[in-house]
Amino acid sequence: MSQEMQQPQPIYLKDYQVPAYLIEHTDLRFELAEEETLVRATLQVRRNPACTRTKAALELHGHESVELCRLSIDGEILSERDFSRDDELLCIPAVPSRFTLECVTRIHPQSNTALEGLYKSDGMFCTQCEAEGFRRITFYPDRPDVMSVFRTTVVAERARYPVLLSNGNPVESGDEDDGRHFVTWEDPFPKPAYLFALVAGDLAVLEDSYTTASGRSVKLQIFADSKDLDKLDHAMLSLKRAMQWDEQVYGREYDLDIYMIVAVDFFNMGAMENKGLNIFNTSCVLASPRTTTDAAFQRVEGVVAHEYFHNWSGNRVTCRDWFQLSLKEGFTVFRDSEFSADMNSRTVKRIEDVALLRTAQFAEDAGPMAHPVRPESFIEISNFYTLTVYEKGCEVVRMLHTLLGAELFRKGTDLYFERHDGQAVTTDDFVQAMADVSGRDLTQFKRWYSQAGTPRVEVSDSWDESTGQYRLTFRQSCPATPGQDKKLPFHMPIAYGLISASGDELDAGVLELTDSEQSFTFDGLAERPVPSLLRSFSAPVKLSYPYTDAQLMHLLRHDSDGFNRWDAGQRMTVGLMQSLMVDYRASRELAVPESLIDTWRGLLLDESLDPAMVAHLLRLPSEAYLAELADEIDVEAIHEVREFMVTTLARALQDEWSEAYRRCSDDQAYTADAAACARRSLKNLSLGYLLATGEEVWLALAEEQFNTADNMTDQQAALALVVHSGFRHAGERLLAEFQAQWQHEALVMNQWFSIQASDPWPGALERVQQLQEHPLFDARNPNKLRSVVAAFCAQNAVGFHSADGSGYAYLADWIIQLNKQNPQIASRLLTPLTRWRRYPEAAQGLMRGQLQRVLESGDLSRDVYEVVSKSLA
Ligand code: B3K
Ligand code: ZN
Repeated sequence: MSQEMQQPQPIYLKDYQVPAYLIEHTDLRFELAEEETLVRATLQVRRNPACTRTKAALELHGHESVELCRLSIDGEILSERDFSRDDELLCIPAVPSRFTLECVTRIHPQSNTALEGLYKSDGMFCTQCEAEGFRRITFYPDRPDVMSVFRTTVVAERARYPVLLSNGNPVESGDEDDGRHFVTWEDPFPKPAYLFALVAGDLAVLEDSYTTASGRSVKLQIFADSKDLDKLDHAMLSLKRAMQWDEQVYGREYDLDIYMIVAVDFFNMGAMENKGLNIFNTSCVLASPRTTTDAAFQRVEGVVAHEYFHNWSGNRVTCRDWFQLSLKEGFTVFRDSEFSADMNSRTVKRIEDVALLRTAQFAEDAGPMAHPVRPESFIEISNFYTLTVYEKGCEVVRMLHTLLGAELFRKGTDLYFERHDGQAVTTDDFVQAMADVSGRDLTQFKRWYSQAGTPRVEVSDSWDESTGQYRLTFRQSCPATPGQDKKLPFHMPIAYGLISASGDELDAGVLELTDSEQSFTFDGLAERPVPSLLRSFSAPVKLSYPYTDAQLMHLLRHDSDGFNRWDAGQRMTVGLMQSLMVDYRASRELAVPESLIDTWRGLLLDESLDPAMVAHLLRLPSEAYLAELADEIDVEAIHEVREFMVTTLARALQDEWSEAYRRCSDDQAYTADAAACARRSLKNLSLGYLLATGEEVWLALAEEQFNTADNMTDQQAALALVVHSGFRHAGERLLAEFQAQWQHEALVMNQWFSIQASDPWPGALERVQQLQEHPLFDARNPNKLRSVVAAFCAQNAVGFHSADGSGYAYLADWIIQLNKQNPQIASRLLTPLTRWRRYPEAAQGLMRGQLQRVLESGDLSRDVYEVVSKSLA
């Protein structure tokens, strides 16, 4: 066999076929034991009347690690001649049109390091089946369009595993022989296998209840290790808020009698929406003021809500195939981001979401893995849980919301849920519901699902003094992406405002762009306005307009759109930093204009502004964002210019930073409300600038904050700022103290790892290698890999891109090690190397060389193979 033929092959959306068989009922019995687990699956199978292939074989997915013990049809045991099996599929050629299939398999959760299917996290059993993990448990049509009613019995030793959970409601329990016990669960709602879940362990529980709008009482339970029982209140509160919000905003009620969340330490991503039994990475559910930062509190709130919202957008209405992933993910991210906006500050939430989109999703859209929101093909679906599917997918739903308005959008979601309840559908079905309620033609809009790449929109304007007519002209284009050279124009909403010299809003609304070039005129204006464009970031595009600094300053002061006020500030600073980078490369002296310093001074002293907004305005654009904007990424220039800006602004405004710090420090005990979080964010930003002056007095202030803080936000901010500052000895001292204080809190120690791994000071790689020797580092735990390896490779540009290529070789070593152990994590960690085309030639060669080394290391998982081969193509 040639090398070529052995490589994993892509599958295509265009090849979709309806399933030949449906599973009406799935009955599972798990016997969990220390050496192995036995699974008996009894399936009620029938031919799918919608399938025209009447002679089709029954195809069951099954991972190579699953040992088949017995297979029978209607009680008749099948011999090996009756079916065929390769490393992905088991095929039974001749089956009746309706029958009972029984299948007994043996699996080994203890040695499952991929953390997919059934595995062990510390002492407990848990599952992760999305996207294709169920096939690691038993033979089954593991595809989302096969929806079945599940009944699950879990049997295990009572002493070790007192808690036995699965989807739905518990219907029976009791003792078996040998100290084992069992619990049977029934989930009345048909679901695909990817939503199956099982948990067995010795867990503590926080209980509460929620009464739905129609008056049903739902039991709420959050399970965790007993030492973490005191960190579950915030998740519980968030869950109840999410349940209420979904009733109020979408008219959606919860449907089972019980809703459970389980916190586990070993988890490949954030959390999973299994029906009635969510499984969460501890990092997305545990929270307490002493151990958790404000940012992490908000993440818990957002993720708890996200998984809850999936109960309708994902579970009751699910995806027909995995190409439709954004149907549930884009929509659910939109739902959770609106929820967070309603619970906290809408403008701040929008700024944070857009910052992520513009840095990371735009970079993905410009890289070798660029794909449409609804991809056309994939080799490994796990590689498509991307920022494009999630975050850009959310923006696409947001644009529908903007185009239709809140009321019609709600009518559209009502129709969608009602029309497709219990079905597995497509993104076309979602858009169709929106088209049906609004009477609008959304055919062109659907290009957002099929065309990859970030559109560019260039805007120019003209003003006719004699007629008072103002004209805006838009030109849109979209760069080529892999497999898509030419793009057609998008249908995009451009929210705008026109602002007068005195700061009044002369006009505002939403323009709909559909052509590659299009003009809009505004009549009867008394003066030439300053345009505020793409308000609230109304479309995921790169918009340019030749703003002068004076115009940006005007928007910063007067725009009624908070997001655009922030963006005007960003545009101003980015412009300055880009010109400083040119100066830096030409070895010219760097300088920050007095006008910018004055503006910042004004913002810092203006007590009428929301401190969270001031903090966002005065936080310089990240190195990652500056890199995304560059034609060719000069890591050193970006870092040095940013450092120069920080130091200059720190020194020039030292008194004002000190005053802002004082103003935002309160002596009252910690609270987590929005106003207190806002004050902490400006206070800690100010502390960072004060430390950047290099003066000892501010080090003393930071140490005092570190020692006296009653919450993790303040303590961790002080630690990170000192560690990343020039006060190296003090940094080491604080790290040691922090470790002594928090060594028993895994999540806090993850932050301790990550602060060090992202420290750009020389010697980063050696420090990271030392961290890997730390007794708390565990290469099987994805959270630890993220805190050390990903923090270094993705958040420490200076260290990772060291000119000798050692950072690249370090990452490639990890990929080769993790390729078999945990392919999903390996492939995710690869991202920084895939961006090699964006760097200068010398770096390109070194990065490509390491990708080549990974490719040649042999026996690659589909996950790693897909990313490496596409990156080198
Ligand atoms: N649906 C899961 C993601 C599953 C990822 C599988 N590799 C979490 C979420 O988006 O809610
Ligand atoms: Zn999701």
